[in-house]
Amino acid sequence: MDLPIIMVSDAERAQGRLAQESAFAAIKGLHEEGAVILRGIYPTEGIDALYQTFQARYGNLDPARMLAASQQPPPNFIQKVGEGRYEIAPRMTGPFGHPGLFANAVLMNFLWPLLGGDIMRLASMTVVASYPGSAMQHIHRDHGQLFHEFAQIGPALPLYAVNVTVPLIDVDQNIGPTAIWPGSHRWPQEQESTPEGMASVAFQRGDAIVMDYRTMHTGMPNSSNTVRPILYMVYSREWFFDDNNHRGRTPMAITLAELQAMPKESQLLLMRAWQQALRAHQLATLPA
Ligand SMILES: O=C(O)CCC(=O)C(=O)O
Repeated sequence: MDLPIIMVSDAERAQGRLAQESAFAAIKGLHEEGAVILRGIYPTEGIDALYQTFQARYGNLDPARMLAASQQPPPNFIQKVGEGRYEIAPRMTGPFGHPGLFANAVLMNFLWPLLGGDIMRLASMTVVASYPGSAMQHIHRDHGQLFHEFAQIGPALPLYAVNVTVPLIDVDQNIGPTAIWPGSHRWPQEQESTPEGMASVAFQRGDAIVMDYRTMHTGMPNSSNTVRPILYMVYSREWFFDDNNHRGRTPMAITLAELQAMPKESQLLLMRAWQQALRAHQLATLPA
């Protein structure tokens, strides 16, 4: 199976928004398939700078050191999310703190109308790194259907959050992209995925893979010799926060001073995750 791919042109990047026809196709893809790839939304030089920073910060963590780092008590910036697979909250400095990344104009103009306008929030910003030899991850949704006790309601609801994946390197089938089950955002909570329904599409630097938060997916095995980092940014409606995934976890690594140095619109976008990070820290350091 395939996923819809929308090519983002230089002109669209310069204007900071998709042309109407592309925007419609992207909305249709997200609505019907639960995922769409915006190809070329980021300049590759910017992605390469992110990768270099990732390498400089984490490149020396071999699998044993990474595992040990993930086993430190909370609040921990590194979580194990599968065999040989780790989710890291990178400090939002250097290229990771650039508003052109998390507040990319084309992305914001695409997501705002779908997630409630400029009160939309960035709920978390992490990197998922799969190590060479990592196994296939468990198949999951990032969050279940809302009101799942009423079977008809959740699948019929519009978007409440999306996960935006930005690969820091080109990810072929050997390195292992995130595989997705198109249409599964509309499945009842209990419906199982089958191997035939899976779309495993190679990712390219410059891509943003926008996925409905309900869509079933999994990290594919990494059969290469390269660590595969992909950036994960979760954007949500103002009222939604994913407490399930973030209990005791830091969704974003930024200090108050760094937040205050951001442009005003970015501060509003990041405020929720910053509060959540503070809460995770607070809870972890409460006396017994
Ligand atoms: O590693 C991947 O490709 C997917 C990771 C993922 O879905 C997760 O950790 O929730």
